[in-house]
Amino acid sequence: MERTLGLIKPDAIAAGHTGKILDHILQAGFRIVGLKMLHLSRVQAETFYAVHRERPFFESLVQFMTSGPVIAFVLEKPDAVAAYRDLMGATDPSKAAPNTLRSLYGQNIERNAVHGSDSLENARREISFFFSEAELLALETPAFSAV
Ligand code: 3AN
Repeated sequence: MERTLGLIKPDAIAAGHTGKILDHILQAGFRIVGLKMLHLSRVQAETFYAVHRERPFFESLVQFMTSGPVIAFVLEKPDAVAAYRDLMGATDPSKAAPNTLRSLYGQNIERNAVHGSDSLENARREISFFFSEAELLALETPAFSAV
């Protein structure tokens, strides 16, 4: 069993896509083991995306990610990191496969509706960035599996 960190970004929340995105994730067989809404501060967004600090889009990305609330969640499934990356689709929604979250709900390469950890190591870092142990369900708890 594996866990990964996902975000619904401010563009998708503002467009009213939250319920459809969470339903899509549940229908794909992921178990949601933690969930919260929060408005990132500039420092939090800069820290979360620190790996992109030197990229030309960094400032714009931080502004976008602090422009409204995000929803953070932890997903559990065998091979969750890769499975959720597949469900999201390519970073650029115009290149994302049909029926992926980004092809359905993303606007452009920056405002692309959702985030997902890109490796098990980053999943661990990103989960602990948003959640304490006490905020996550125990492994394999049946609650929420059909919510
Ligand atoms: P992914 O989210 O698919 O792992 P990353 O890690 O390369 O993609 O990029 C992190 C975030 O930075 C993306 N989700 C997107 O919002 C933004 N981003 C990536 N590439 C660009 C770009 N060329 N122009 C603007 N924003 C970008």
